[in-house]
Amino acid sequence: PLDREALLARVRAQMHDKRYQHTLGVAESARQLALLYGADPDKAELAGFLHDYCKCWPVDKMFEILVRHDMPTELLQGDKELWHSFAGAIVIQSELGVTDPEIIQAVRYHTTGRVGMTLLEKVVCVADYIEPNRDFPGVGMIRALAEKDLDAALATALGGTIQFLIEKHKTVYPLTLLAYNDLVSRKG
Ligand code: DGI
Ligand code: FE
Ligand code: FE
Ligand code: FE
Repeated sequence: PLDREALLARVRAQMHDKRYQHTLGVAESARQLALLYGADPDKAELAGFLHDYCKCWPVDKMFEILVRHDMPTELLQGDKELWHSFAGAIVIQSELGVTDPEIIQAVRYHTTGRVGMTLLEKVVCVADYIEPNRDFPGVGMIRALAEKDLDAALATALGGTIQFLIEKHKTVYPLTLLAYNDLVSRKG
């Protein structure tokens, strides 16, 4: 496996500077959320650092990887915005030697969410929404919620994304809706 310096350099080389600043922000926010909610802060930081590894890759490169790994048609025909998380989960194994399944899953589901998300998956997904460089309508409320109720923060964040997609007449990936329902119905 790569040492910390080499890993930083490898991630940095995959993306433009603004995306790298976001990456550092997610790593830091994920560490803080992990400390707050009792997840492993080192794993959270690393998963946050790796989560957008493929975000700036050409779509055909991601597509090829996803096809080679037999990803579902639903994903291949879905919004290309979803590809970087599923491709990232594959590539951090092959290119960086990451083997920790918790970290791999946190990268895989950071965009869509899923039913029955682990604490680490929730931490990374919420960190992606609230890291300090983020500025979208409603981010302040999600940041405040994230300090007291991680599930509520995640449900609000995913709900906002679903609303945004509907307003733009974009498809909503089924897993995102299922993840949203799961978080809301668990609360009772
Ligand atoms: O990679 P980031 O920009 O940091 O954030 P992300 O991985 O959460 O990607 C969010 C983008 O994905 C956002 O523009 C919305 C888009 N997207 C498209 N379809 C879906 C979707 N996001 C979710 N959660 N579910 C979808 O079905
Ligand atoms: Fe992402
Ligand atoms: Fe980019
Ligand atoms: Fe991100």
